[in-house]
Amino acid sequence: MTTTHCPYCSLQCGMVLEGRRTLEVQPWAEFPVNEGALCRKGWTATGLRGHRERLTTPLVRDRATGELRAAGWDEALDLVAGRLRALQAEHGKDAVGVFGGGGLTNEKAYSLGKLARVALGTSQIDYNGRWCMSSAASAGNQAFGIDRGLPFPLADIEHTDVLVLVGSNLAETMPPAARHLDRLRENGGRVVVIDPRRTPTADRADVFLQPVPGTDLPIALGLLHLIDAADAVDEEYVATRTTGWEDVRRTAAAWWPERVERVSGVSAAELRELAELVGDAEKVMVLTARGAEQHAQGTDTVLAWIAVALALGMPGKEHAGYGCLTGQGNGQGGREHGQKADQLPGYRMIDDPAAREHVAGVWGVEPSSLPGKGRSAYELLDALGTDAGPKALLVFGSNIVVSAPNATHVAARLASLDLLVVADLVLSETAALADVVLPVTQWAEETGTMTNLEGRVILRQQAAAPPDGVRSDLDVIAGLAARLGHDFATDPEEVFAELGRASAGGKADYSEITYDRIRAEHGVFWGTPRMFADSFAHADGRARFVPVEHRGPAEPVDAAYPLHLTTGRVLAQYQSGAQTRRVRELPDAGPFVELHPMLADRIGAYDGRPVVVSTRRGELKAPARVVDTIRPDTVFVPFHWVGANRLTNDALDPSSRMPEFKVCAAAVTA
Ligand SMILES: Nc1nc2c(c(=O)[nH]1)N[C@H]1C(S)=C(S)[C@@H](COP(=O)(O)OP(=O)(O)OC[C@H]3O[C@@H](n4cnc5c(=O)[nH]c(N)nc54)[C@H](O)[C@@H]3O)O[C@H]1N2
Ligand SMILES: Nc1nc2c(c(=O)[nH]1)N[C@H]1C(S)=C(S)[C@@H](COP(=O)(O)OP(=O)(O)OC[C@H]3O[C@@H](n4cnc5c(=O)[nH]c(N)nc54)[C@H](O)[C@@H]3O)O[C@H]1N2
Ligand code: SF4
Ligand SMILES: [Mo]
Repeated sequence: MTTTHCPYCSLQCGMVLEGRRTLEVQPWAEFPVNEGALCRKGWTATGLRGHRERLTTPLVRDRATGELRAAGWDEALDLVAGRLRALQAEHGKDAVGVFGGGGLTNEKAYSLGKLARVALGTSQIDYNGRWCMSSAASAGNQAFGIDRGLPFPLADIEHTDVLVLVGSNLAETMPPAARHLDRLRENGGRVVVIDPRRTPTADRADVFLQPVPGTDLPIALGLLHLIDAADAVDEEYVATRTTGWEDVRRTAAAWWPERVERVSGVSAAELRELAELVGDAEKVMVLTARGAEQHAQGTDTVLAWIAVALALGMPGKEHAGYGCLTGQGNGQGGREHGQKADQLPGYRMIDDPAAREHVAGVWGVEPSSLPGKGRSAYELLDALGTDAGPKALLVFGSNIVVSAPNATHVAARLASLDLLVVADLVLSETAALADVVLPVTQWAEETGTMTNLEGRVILRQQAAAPPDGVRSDLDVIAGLAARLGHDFATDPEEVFAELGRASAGGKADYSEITYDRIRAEHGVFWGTPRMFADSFAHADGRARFVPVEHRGPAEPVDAAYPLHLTTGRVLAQYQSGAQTRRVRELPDAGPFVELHPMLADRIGAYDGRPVVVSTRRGELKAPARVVDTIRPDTVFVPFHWVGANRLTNDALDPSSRMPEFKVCAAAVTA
């Protein structure tokens, strides 16, 4: 019997694995975050163990036939290291790019960053967290001086008065967390959901607003307008704990409710009702997720919602404030230990001389040998194979061709590389394009830490032996490093201790956390569980109001593409689907197009029959799902299957570099 955590989302639900050969998932009732509950994906998580599609040998593309063939580990790693060295000799260090993932353990993310900065000397590393919570991170840094998804434990939800969920469908994306909404309502609290679709989460709401995609920012400005007009601003808090309110107040003054209604489709009456609800409440908690954040103006949108929370005097108050519901298993830790283009371990910035000196000291290299800032995820992919861009890419923990925006373009960039190397458990759509595929262990077969959405560092413990022929990412990274002349640790606990030293004194300081403490305490928070009670992380201790204006989606609708396309998730599938589409017990019906009966009528579409969604970038033919829960001017496609991202727009947020996954202009025909 081994206690561990689910391989998927940021809730990192605790579970018990029983057995040695075949593993059975059992509840771990004592683990506080999920109290024994799991969603369907968690209960079936062992479905990939022993799966016939599990990779168990390295694969190398045969030059003569163009096919992937089995190879030995030494052959594969020698080949990769040799080609990387040759490409760097010819084109310089930045000829090699590295792409990581927010599903990797802290130890792996740390080693991958070190591989890039020390063994390869390249600045070109980034990861799929840019697709995920980077806009909230960027807003959190600006407003609070620190980026921690939730600055309070998730269960605090139950004790607030009004919970505002902006673009979160947590009943489907973190099902065990939905019990907090139920308990909040039992306690007399209210739940507000803002989503263009009436989701299972909205079904649990007392107030549901159904805006046009991409208009959460004007809704926030409209609320600020009304809160100010009603004298509901916490003047004392604003005066003593924040700066910048007057500028935001001036912007909000121009967003009277009728103007918000024209832009967002949310009626002035609904907005007034919501302003009154939050204005009168003692404790208000605002949580954003991908619906509000995955926009070319995602950072500004989060800043506007943070401004609402600040104007009401909430951040730092018990059971109130602002938080972002991070998504991936290690969405929080994955961004703290150095796989982001501008960061070193401990959430240190790579262009800060003191940070470089500290981390170089731990790594035993000269600070001047560390590269500078690299390209962000999409910019990195967009540059692949170009004159100035990387000629080789190493991918650990992301299925890029399914999950990146404007995927046809991204696939072409990957095809233009001299060398694509993918480490994965299965032959994902991206691995299938690689020159070298390296088979790795999966969660139940290895040990490592993850940092959940609350900043709680938890321990996944090995429950079973990996299949023969498979190596852990830490082994693979160390194997490459060794061939490039560097000695990296492979024991997870040893890597964690090194990560602790590298992060010591940084914003996310893990130096006091040990595996033993995590085991004894059901996870250990870095920093404190509840932040901002006395001060914010800026030098003056104050939070910032940052003035923002509404620009609207990068690609507005027009006569040729009159509908808003938005994308997202369904309960039973995870991300690019590389793992969950292979789990037999999970339904895998393929992509579908959700549309309203009025729209279906107009174009002659029928439930279950194919429709074609087209955008300026591509087309997708898939069955229609006719539902009255979506806005009539909006269509929704889940991205767990190939296709959705051939449609999406690669417009980026200027500050976070997050792509606009959540809205573009589309046409639909039957
Ligand atoms: N089942 C399942 N659970 C998951 C995942 C998964 O793949 N499958 N992935 C995990 C990860 S990495 C993440 S990031 C999280 C994501 O968790 P969520 O953010 O909850 O998931 P999404 O479905 O991407 O988006 C949430 C909602 O945003 C709405 N939306 C779309 N456009 C807009 C808009 O402009 N404004 C507003 N207000 N809402 C909008 C969508 O209709 C959708 O219901 O889920 C995690 N959990
Ligand atoms: N249209 C649209 N696109 C989106 C989104 C959206 O809402 N709409 N959401 C975006 C978001 S929030 C996210 S987080 C991304 C996620 O999209 P991806 O980055 O593609 O995430 P996954 O599908 O989790 O990919 C992980 C891959 O790594 C493998 N893997 C799992 N564990 C390990 C490991 O420990 N080591 C290694 N080496 N490999 C491993 C899996 O088998 C899988 O192939 O998608 C983004 N794309
Ligand atoms: S909610 Fe997330 S962590 Fe929990 S069982 Fe489901 S996928 Fe796993
Ligand atoms: Mo995500």
